[in-house]
Amino acid sequence: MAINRNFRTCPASGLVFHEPAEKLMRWNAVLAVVFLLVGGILAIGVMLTRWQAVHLLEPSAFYQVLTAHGLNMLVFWIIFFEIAVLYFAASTLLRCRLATPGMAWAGFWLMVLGALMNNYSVIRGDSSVMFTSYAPMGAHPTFYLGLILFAVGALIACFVFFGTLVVAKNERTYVGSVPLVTFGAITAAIIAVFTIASGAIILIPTLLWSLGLIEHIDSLMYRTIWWGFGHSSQQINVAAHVAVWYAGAAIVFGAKPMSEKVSRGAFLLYILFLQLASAHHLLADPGLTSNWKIFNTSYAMYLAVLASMVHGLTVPGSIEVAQRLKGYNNGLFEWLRKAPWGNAPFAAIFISILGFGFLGGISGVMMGTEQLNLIIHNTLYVPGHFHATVVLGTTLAFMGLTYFLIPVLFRRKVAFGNLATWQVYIFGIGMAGVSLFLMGAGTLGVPRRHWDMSFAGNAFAHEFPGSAWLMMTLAGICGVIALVGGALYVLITVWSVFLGEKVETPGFKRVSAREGVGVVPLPAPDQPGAHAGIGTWGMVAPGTFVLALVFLSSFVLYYFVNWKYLSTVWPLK
Ligand code: HEM
Ligand SMILES: [Cu+2]
Repeated sequence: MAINRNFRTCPASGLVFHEPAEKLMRWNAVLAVVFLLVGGILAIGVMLTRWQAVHLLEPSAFYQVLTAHGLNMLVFWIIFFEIAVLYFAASTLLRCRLATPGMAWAGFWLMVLGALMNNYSVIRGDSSVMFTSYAPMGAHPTFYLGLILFAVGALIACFVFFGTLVVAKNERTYVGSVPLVTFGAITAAIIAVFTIASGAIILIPTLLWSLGLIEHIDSLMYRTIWWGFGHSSQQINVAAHVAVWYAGAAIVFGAKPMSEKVSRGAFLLYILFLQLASAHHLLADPGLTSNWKIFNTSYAMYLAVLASMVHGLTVPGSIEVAQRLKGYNNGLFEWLRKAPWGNAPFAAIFISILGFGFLGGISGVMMGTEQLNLIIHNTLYVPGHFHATVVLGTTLAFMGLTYFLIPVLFRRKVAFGNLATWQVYIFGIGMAGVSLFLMGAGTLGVPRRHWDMSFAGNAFAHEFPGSAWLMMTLAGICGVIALVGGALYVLITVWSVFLGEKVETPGFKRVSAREGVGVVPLPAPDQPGAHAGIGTWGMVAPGTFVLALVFLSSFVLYYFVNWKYLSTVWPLK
């Protein structure tokens, strides 16, 4: 069997691309952007309906559009992009041919088919069951079948990724251990296998139920297993975007991780502890004991949170060290003031870290506490929280990576000059506003997934305070800003990839097996004393330390405020 060994080296980045792998990365990335566009158009309907003064859609259209928005964004956009990242982290970073490209294409087409089928079921109008599709709410069989086919496709992609690691090992394309970014991608792929297995365990019986072959699906059982899938898939996103943070710090600054061991250990914590944390979605469910809930969401979950805090500290820390070594060594924050704020990938990653940590992280720990959860359960606080994690955190990090990949992978210049940087700020600031104001409205009790906060014509009326209406107006305005930012991203990427100025680089060359394409160079270990003379207070990254203290104080303060608030919700007299 002839093995295709066509490789090219990107002269600007030195990265090595294998021809079939490159094609797969491109197609997965392009499909991702297509689904982001679809999800973004649907977001217009969602946002402009929840903005009560506009109240765009009729109830049935609203729930239909909301279902499709969640799925196209959180499943199809993010996972297509992640598959591109997996192939990049294996084939490109390890300078290795992709294992079984044919299988990878089969996986790709299954994902395409599944995504189309699932969208078809929602368009039909009888599958507006929301992203979570809680039984006994039922959808058309194509809803579940579409998701299952998509998941099988993604599983195949994970195995192609693992196979590529084996190829790299056998063909000795790297020495020592794999690079940290690849390690992060391995974490994501391992979690993905667990996630997809949980998805199969719940979605296959639900499909049979929707076909009339099974009579009954227990709703608590459904929720428990579904969240093994729903929550874990968020941890794939976190592992993937953290890998992108490390990649970004290396690309933009040449930064080295502060401690490879600590970072790898933190990735390991994700694998060990994230599944337990899915219990935080069941905090208001009957039938589970408080002991079970508190153990799983506090003691165990904090270990996964700890891992994110480690990454959130070491990525800026490594950037600080790299900047100080370049001479920006004055005071606490010169390294940050003189950071390349006009560089789109840097700006995206920086906002991603801040948004994910401050908005997503702190609110996540608050709402994951059993007692506090009841203040915000099923309110708009929940979408506020996860737009900080999956949009500011994951989506924005992927947007930043795109601007790096357009010249390197698609060999085109990023179109429209500085607009990419503006795009990052517009989207980042708009989405931060959406998250904050949805959380604000949720704190005041405004429900999520509800068509009409005025409850017009309902038997049981409820009046929200004027401040809740104001929150929704502000969320709506910020939503429009974020939508403009999202549209600019699609415009810039599509224009650059299909119409942009070509970057002339050498094409693919056949490389014989014996010749090889070279071995991934190990990052040279730091010489003793390499960091001498940088930093203050005996620390190499004192600025990051101060930022971490600011984070910790906000965390403690916010947590305390919510306990105080809880005590007023239910006065004991
Ligand atoms: C400009 C962009 C966006 C805007 C304005 C927006 C707005 C919203 C709003 C207001 C809701 C809550 C509706 C409600 O519960 O009543 C919502 C739900 C949701 N959004 Fe977004 N969103 C945007 C982008 C994204 C992205 C990029 C993702 C994922 C990566 C995402 C994932 C979701 C999910 C999963 C839901 C929940 C659906 C459900 O409850 O079943 N959104 N969005
Ligand atoms: Cu979760």
